[in-house]
Amino acid sequence: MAILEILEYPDPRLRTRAKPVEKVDDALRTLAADMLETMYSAPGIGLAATQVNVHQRVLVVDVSEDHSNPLVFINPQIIERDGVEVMEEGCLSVPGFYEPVERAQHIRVRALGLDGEPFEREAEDLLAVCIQHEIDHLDGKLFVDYLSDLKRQRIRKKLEKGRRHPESSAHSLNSPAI
Ligand code: QAP
Ligand code: CO
Repeated sequence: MAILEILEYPDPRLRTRAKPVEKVDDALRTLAADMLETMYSAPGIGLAATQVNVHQRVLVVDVSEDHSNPLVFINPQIIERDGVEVMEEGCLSVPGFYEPVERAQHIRVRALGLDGEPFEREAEDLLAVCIQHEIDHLDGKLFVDYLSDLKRQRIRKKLEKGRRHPESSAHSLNSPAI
């Protein structure tokens, strides 16, 4: 198991479109386990492979309070969407910023599991929003893309400035150097 480095906006590698997984093998199962460990340690509720600079269509989510419901989706596709919901979103690649985004309230997803077998499941509310947010990452899209140009530029400038002065950024205050 390993904790992977998370790319941060505006890193251009976050704009990569991930390729479908061709074979669900042990290397892919290790990637999924490392992504879950990285997400839990952040802590976060969702992570896409794109965010750890692996450009394959894999995402992990766990919206439980106690890490009791890890879910892995390989080559996920949304096959039904219903309703509209606005939720305040954040992102491990955009640390310290949260803004409301409109998404489908209810979705049906088809994907491969860690056994390589296809499955379908429904999701609503936070889980549905999280899956939609993570599938966006696999397409090179970030939640800030739904905001006004002004808000997105403000966030980009603050993160760029924070990277030049890492000791005072929101992110390093959340995870101080030991
Ligand atoms: C996506 O995001 C999501 O800014 C997952 O400083 C989030 O796990 C979907 C995080 C909210 C729906 C609603 C963000 C951690 C975690 C930060 C995350 C931060 C530390 C974000
Ligand atoms: Co994200």
